[in-house]
Amino acid sequence: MPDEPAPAPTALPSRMPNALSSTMPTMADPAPWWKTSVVYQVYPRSFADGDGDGIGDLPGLIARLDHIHDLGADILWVSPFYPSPQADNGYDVSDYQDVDPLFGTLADVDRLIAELHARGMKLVIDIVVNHTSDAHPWFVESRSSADNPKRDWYWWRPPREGFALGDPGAEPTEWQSFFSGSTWEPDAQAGAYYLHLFERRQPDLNWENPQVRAAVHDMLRWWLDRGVDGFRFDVINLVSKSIAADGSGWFFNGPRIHEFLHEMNRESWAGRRIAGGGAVFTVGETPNASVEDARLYTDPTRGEVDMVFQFEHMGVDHGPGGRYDVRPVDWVAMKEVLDRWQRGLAEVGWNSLYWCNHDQPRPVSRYGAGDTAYRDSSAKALATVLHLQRGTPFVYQGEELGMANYPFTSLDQLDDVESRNWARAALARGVDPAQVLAAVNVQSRDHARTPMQWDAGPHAGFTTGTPWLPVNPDHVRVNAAAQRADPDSVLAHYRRLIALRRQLPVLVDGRFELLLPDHPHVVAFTRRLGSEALLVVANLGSEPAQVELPDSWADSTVLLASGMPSAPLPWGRLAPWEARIHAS
Ligand code: TEU
Repeated sequence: MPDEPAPAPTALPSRMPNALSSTMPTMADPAPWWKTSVVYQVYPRSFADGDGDGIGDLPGLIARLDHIHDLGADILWVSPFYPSPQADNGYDVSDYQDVDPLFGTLADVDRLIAELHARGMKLVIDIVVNHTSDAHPWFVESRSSADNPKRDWYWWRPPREGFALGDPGAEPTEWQSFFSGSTWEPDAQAGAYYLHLFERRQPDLNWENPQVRAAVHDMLRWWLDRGVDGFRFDVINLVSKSIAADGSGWFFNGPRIHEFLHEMNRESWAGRRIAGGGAVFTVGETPNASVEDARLYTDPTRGEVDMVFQFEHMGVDHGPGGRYDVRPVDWVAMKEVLDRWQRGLAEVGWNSLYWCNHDQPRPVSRYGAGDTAYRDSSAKALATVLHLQRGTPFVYQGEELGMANYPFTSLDQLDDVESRNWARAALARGVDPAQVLAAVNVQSRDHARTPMQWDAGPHAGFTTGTPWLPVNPDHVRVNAAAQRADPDSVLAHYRRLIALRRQLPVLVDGRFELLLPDHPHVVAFTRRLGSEALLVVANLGSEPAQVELPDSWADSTVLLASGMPSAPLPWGRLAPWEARIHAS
């Protein structure tokens, strides 16, 4: 256990490999390399524009890799860059084995892989195989006629008995799409409905058909041959569906889901070695997965995926009406969820840790102090709470700067298909437009998608053209260039947290124990491994707090602190948004 504060962020030489080679496993190594990793997610549209068309791209990303490397992250996850009509910004794929000209070329992907590997980093690509775009040649064929060999690659169903195509109530089930409205689209050309759990231009693939699964496996092997190191699987627990003739059925964690995941693992990456010798890294996005489901998905002996993105903690500020039915964050409820996942995956499986991604609002606005004097302290406190849990942390672009939600003043400024569809449906139901705008201003996915704030210059240094989504006006204060020069910045805090993970085995493997479960805004927990122990305590509120903490920690070393007042407070007293990591 080091008894000195973590080194200042400048201690990382810019070309030092981020993953130490000693952490690379051999075939027999029981500790997978990614347990000490930190993942950085890039949404390529919004990260860096290399050609001035206002849309981020792969050359822009490659030119900014040192930002991610200097942060200390060692895995890069890139959201989809494949050819796509962009109905859902690339999560509607029309060719799994190419790059959309908006984002670059396959040669750019090769260069990205080479540049990452030269830095000791890995590339994880986003695999969207619950659905394709309706422009994918598979769907074009499937739709063309009832006897086309690809007809059964999608979910085609006749109207309910006694109904004609398009009649109200004729849909094969009553399922509601994630993006509003029925999940069934009447298709005049096919004379039948097709299933789309998301937008109507995102038809669901039929994984019951073994040819579909084999095509997915082939595609995954093709990317591994090209040199990618792992996969993030979009909504992977939706691929097994149960649809009964009477309109009942379900699509979360469906009847054949474990079989499909195990088969995909076996056929696509089991036993393969990536550059550096480790195993392929996999994370599945799994809305509505319980701890029990996640234990099955991530138990290494079952050969499915390494970790999943669970959604329970994302639901703490959602009311019964879903994400736009906004409620204040209840930290007691949040702690209960986090603690249950920490304990549930302690012996079997592994947690992913995230506060945000390209689908979620910005944490500093959602859970933090917003744009107040405590903004940066709150970003640091939230980061400390996340990164000190057991699991693999994910940092979403701009989170490391404490980027905030965009102040939308009109629904016309929205781009995201989910927000737009929801707003349209809410207005049609008669909801007051001011209330619709207010909900969007808390929850829209667009908050995550405004351009990355590189500097205080025009368009925050994101593009020389006109950005596809407006840049947050706060970029003049909140940007990477300013924070790089400031040892007290949010960015510096993230670098210290990531450096600590590399130094302290207790942070990676230590047992998690929640303290103060009933305190309304203080999060406190310990981590223990052998004789090593850490105490994490954070006041996630803009009021000071007084808490009972074990006295044995009173004189312990403080490894990292943020939000501290200049004069230290007595033991148990916390300043607003103060966070500390103690080592015994
Ligand atoms: O998201 C799936 C998902 O369940 C949600 O996070 C979704 O974004 C919705 O907003 C919940 O309210 C994945 C991708 O991350 C997302 O960007 C895609 O739009 C979606 O799948 C479809 O591919």
